[in-house]
Amino acid sequence: MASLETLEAHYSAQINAASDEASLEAIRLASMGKKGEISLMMRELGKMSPDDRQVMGPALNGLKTRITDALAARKNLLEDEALNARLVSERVDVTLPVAREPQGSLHPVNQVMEELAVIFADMGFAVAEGPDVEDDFHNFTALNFPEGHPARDTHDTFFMEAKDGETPKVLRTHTSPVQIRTMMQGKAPIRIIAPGRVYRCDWDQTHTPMFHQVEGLVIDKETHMGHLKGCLIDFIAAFFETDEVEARFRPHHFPFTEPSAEMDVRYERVGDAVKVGSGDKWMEILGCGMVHPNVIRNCGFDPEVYQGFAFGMGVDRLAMLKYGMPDLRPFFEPDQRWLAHYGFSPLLQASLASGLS
Ligand code: 2U9
Repeated sequence: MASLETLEAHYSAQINAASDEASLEAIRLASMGKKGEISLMMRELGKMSPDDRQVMGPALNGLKTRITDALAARKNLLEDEALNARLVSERVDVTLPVAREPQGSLHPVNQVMEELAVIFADMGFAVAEGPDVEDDFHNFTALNFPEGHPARDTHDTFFMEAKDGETPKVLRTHTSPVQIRTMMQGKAPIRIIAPGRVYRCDWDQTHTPMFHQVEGLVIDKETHMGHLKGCLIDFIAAFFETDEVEARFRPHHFPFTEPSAEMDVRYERVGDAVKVGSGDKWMEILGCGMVHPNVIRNCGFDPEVYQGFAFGMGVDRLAMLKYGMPDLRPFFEPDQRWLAHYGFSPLLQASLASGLS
């Protein structure tokens, strides 16, 4: 059996050479584990004469204590070294210049879309989306557009090239097919908004062939015009950030709603923007109505049980009114200066609590 001095020298050397915690644990087991060298020697004490035991016992205990202390000291040293290495590698040079401001900005249309989603989410509406290229059924027929309706004309609608024998697809002229698709999934109640791009053959100072719309749809039992009016007045108040909305609903006609109306709000101009709730002028802001029974039936619901209301408005126009942009054309031009002026910080989230914009 090796002498205690040799043993101690052997383990001390190993401990000093250990470079991680696993090696230290291996040394502890080899020396003082159940079958460790020192443990085995401890077991031999019982067979010794009392005189020998009196010498060997304290000597072995002392050795155990020194090895345990040496292991703990080496562990602390390794931990300190690791921490120091980390501190050096993660060192931050506080004298470096700060990160640059984000370069991009949110287009006003995207900003308004965000605001609409926040306002309607607060009223329990989910956001629904669908394809830009639609078929005739979802864009027209299901929505109660009669054959020969002017909207079905190539003069108003972009038709895709037809495949052999098939009815040509169209670029959707409104986001209404999204609501048709949602209704045809067969689950009610429904409370959705459908924001997105729409396309019409129109190109002049106030019309672009692609523009943005948001439509809303509620389908439930016992839904009536009172719900429609309350919902839309609350929406206008939230969007224009005022408590004083004065609205009037003028009768109108859409194939997909009956009765139908256009909603006007009292307003006055403040520069290029509008202030809603005061002034002596009225402005048409959106179209709306109770969903036509034919549309409800076309989507598989019984109009005697389910009713609903719907509304639609132009998002580009809402942005122009709220943020005072006098001209629609720059919306669709890649003009950095216009975006820098009218764009929004991508880091600021629209919220009803902290403000929409
Ligand atoms: C379903 C049922 C009914 C959507 C509606 C309007 C009224 C409307 C225009 C406003 C200006 C479009 O942006 S605009 O050109 N829209 O006035 N839209 S009700 O009605 C629906 C939609 C889907 C199933």
